[in-house]
Amino acid sequence: MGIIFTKLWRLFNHQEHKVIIVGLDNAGKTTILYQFSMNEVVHTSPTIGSNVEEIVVNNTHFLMWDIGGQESLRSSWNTYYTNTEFVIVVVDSTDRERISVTREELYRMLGHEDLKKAGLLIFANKQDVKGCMTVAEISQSLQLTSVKDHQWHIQACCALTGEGLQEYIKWNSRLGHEWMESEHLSLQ
Ligand code: G3D
Ligand code: MG
Repeated sequence: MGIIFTKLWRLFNHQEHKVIIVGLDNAGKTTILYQFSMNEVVHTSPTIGSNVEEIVVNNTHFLMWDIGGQESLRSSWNTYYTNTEFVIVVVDSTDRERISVTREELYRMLGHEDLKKAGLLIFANKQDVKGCMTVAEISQSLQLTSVKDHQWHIQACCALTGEGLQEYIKWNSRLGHEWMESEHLSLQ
């Protein structure tokens, strides 16, 4: 489980990288991205596509769009898949009715040639809301155990407070430094 986060952290430290963030409308993507980008220099390019936002934090390009219910726009999303190293899927844990839509879109994406090597991180967002789906329920609804050809991890979070996100960012920050220090030492 730690490996995927180590990889994600490395994205923040090295060259240009590309992460796509998808989820149904209202899932919490914008809120999560805001948490990711705190204290960092952020460049936004709202004009990249009619419904695709690009946000650059350090050297990592985050491309974000809403999935589901936009059949006519799907063909254009494929053009953003090239060289994507991470796919982050944000799930609204209170939205039981539409979890199956997320599942369909998730498998459609994972089947795409250009995303063959991408890691998958699922944020089970809005965990602060009473009665929401648990990580176990979401894993089951998304049939995550059947995902064999991508590294994946599901993380409970609350984007409003940053809980679940910040813990991992901090944890990875520590890991990243240790990793960089050890690499630095080996160069001497
Ligand atoms: P999107 O970019 O995926 O469409 P947003 O989603 O980030 O715009 O969030 C949609 C709404 O959900 C926002 O409410 C936001 O405040 C809320 N939200 C996001 N994350 C959480 C969370 O962890 N818990 C709770 N309770 N709400 C959350 P508004 O009212 O501004 O539309
Ligand atoms: Mg948004």
